[in-house]
Formats: sequence, structure tokens, C-alpha cells
Amino acid sequence: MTPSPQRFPSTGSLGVLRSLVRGAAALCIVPPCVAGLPPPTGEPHAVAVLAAAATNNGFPFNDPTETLGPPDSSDSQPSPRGLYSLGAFGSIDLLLGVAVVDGPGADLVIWEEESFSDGGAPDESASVLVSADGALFVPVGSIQIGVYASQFIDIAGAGLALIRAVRIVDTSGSGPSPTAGFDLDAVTALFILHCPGDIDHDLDIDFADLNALLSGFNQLGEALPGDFDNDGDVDFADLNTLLGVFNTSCR
Ligand SMILES: [Ca+2]
Ligand SMILES: [Ca+2]
Ligand SMILES: [Ca+2]
Ligand SMILES: [Ca+2]
Repeated sequence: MTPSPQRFPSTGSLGVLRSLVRGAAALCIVPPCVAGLPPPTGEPHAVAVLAAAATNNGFPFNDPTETLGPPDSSDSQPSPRGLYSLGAFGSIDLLLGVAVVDGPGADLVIWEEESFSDGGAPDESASVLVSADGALFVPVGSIQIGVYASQFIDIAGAGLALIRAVRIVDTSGSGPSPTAGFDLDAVTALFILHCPGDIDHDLDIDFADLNALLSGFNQLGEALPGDFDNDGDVDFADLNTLLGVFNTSCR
């Protein structure tokens, strides 16, 4: 498709008439959120395993992808019960589907099991580290055996504007196989970077977002992508909001 300019009336702060390029999505290369990592998906949980190193876990608790998505461990769930055992002193690095920022109190929840006393895998302790780029990790807290509140991690001490990755390291060095080490179910983000105009969650407001908005222009419904003012339709008011922050970044 050959991009061609199209004019839209706009009453935004940056002008009253703008030329937009139809078909520009074909030209737009969406940059990653931070170097080396794919853009966020908007999913407030882990979305990919960056690394996993275990020595003595075992089937059915040795699949690290069981930590992705919302918590789902259960005694009644068929094997492998939604858990990944880190193994004695093992670790896992997980990519989050959102950019997490420091809000009041806890910013992350590290789910070990659905319950700390469900008679399932033994409870263990772990260290929690966070990272903006998936390479450099900073310690932010530890999970204590049987202390429910210690699952809630505050990233305030990390000194990072946002985080995209979490590393969990077993510190118990114990537990019988196949559930040796900390038994991780899921990681949930509580405070997510709010980036007005960023429909595709890549933290840049660019032609990809503009095209996403235009593709849903005049649509009616609830929670529509691009309905920034939450009035149930995607219209010129929303377009003006996006144009007001066009070519900016939340990174
Ligand atoms: Ca916090
Ligand atoms: Ca799980
Ligand atoms: Ca974007
Ligand atoms: Ca709207």
C-alpha cells in the first residue's frame, strides 16, 4: 500500500488541521520498550520466560511456562497444577506484559501457591529482583516461608523508573524433588505505567497507535481501544487526545 496523506479537522492544542498519512503502519517500525525486550502486551502478568536454571526439580513441576499468565495453581487441577519449582537455589527470569511503576505500597505479587497451607508443595523462601532491560537486575525484597504478606513486593528501592522483568531466586536450597525450591505459580503487576494515547502498549505514541485508532473510528462500545475519554465511542475527541501527544514517548 502506498501511503497517502489525508486531512482530518483537529481542535487539539497543536493546530486545527493536520495531515495524517494513510497506510503509514506499513512504514512504521514499532520500537521495543527497552533495548532487547519486545514491546509490552498489556497483560499484567508474566508473558515470557527469559531464563530458567534449576538443578533438581522434576516432572510435572519443571515447566517454567507454568508461571505465565494469571495464577492458576490448584490441588484439584490436573498435573502439572500450574506450578514451576525453581529447584534448590534455582532461578527464573520472567518478562512482564506491562511496564510496572512504583505506586503506593506493593507493586508486584509473587504467587507461590493458591494457598500457603493447602497441603501441596512445601513452602520455601526466595529473593525477588527486578529489571528494566532484562539484563541488569536489582534486589527489591524476599519472600519468607509462610509469611503471606511477603509475597507483595514494593519496587520503590530499585531506583528504576519502570520495570519489565522479574527474577526470582530460591534461597531455601531445600525441598524434595520434584518440588525442590520455591514453587512459583505467577507474577502479577499492580501498578502499570499509564501512557495516554498509547493504544498498543509499546510506550510510544506513533503511527501504530494512530492507525489503531483510525481502524476503530466511529465504533461504539465499552472499553474500546482508543476511547481515551471513556464515553463509549472512538471519535474526534479521542483523535485530538492522541494528536496532542503524537510523537512523544512514555519511556
Ligand atoms: Ca511501591
Ligand atoms: Ca501458574
Ligand atoms: Ca504505542
Ligand atoms: Ca471517546
